[in-house]
Amino acid sequence: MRTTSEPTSIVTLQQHIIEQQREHPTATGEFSWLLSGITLATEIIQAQVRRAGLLSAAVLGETGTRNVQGEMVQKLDVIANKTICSCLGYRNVGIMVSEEDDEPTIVKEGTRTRKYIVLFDPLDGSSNIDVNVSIGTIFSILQRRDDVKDDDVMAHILQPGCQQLAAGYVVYGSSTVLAYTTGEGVHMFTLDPSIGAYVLSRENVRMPHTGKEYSVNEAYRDTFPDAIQRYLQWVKTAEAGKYSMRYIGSFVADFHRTLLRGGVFLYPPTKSAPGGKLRLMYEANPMAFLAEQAGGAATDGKQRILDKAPKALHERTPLVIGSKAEVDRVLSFWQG
Ligand code: AHM
Ligand code: MG
Repeated sequence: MRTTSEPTSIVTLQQHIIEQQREHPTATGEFSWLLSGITLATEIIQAQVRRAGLLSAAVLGETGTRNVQGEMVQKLDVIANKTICSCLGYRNVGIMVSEEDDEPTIVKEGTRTRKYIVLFDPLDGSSNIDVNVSIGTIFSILQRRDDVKDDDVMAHILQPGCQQLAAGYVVYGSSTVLAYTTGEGVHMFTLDPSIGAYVLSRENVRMPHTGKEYSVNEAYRDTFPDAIQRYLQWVKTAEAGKYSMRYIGSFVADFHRTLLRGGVFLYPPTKSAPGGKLRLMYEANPMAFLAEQAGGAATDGKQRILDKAPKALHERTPLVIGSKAEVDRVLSFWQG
């Protein structure tokens, strides 16, 4: 017979956020309201992603236009972008910045009542949509600065990642999983489709200190910096032990695996993308915040990702992220 001292409890994301806010007596509830807007948007997006195969003409494929990054825009990218904007527009968000849009969206200019800034990649890995591979949404939350004028929008947005109030992602995989941090650990929730709510599945996630999986697009190896090429030779040696290579090509999914199992993800500079491919503000910063909160690390090879001062909205960065010891190992080649 199984005995238990406590009843097994089900904790929803809403409850979890409210509990966390209770520990901050000055909290007004505004932040919880904002986070619930993001989770609502991801529930709507996941429903569209799940129906993609059924509604293929409406939601699958390319729109025929290119985004600010020059990439083909997928129909689901547009749907996801609009969904997040409409869910946040009703909340207390002042500025929305999407990887898909050239310019930020100012919800209500010149007011400090809408103090939050939300940056997001609405559908990361979208080139994988048509082949049923996991994709995801990434978000980062900042607050307007007190020390700059209301209308100096770029100064409010271009803050280093260490200023993030919260960050998270949702992976639309074999199940829909949301991970978030507000600087007090990383917490993970799984969407229960039968009740339509995110339910706590892992609290205070810790990334293993080491991990024998490296994740990189090795097809570009000859165009990586020499040091990274040497690291990629080293991982295959007897001295390194038995490493495996895992690369989905969907950053959210590759990061999710690295967070849970340990290892390292790399997107170094390449010949065609000398500044790296991934976006600092929509991809690297939020994942770096999560990685550090889980005990991992993130660097661009020269400095900590979270210390980088962004100069442009759609700035790209090289990225090495994952288990602390594995990131340090890459750096020992890169900086050594
Ligand atoms: P996206 O935001 O346009 O989908 O592009 C980012 C994606 C990441 O999800 C993934 O890590 C990377 O591009 C894969 O790039 P590559 O195909 O060069 O390996
Ligand atoms: Mg992306």
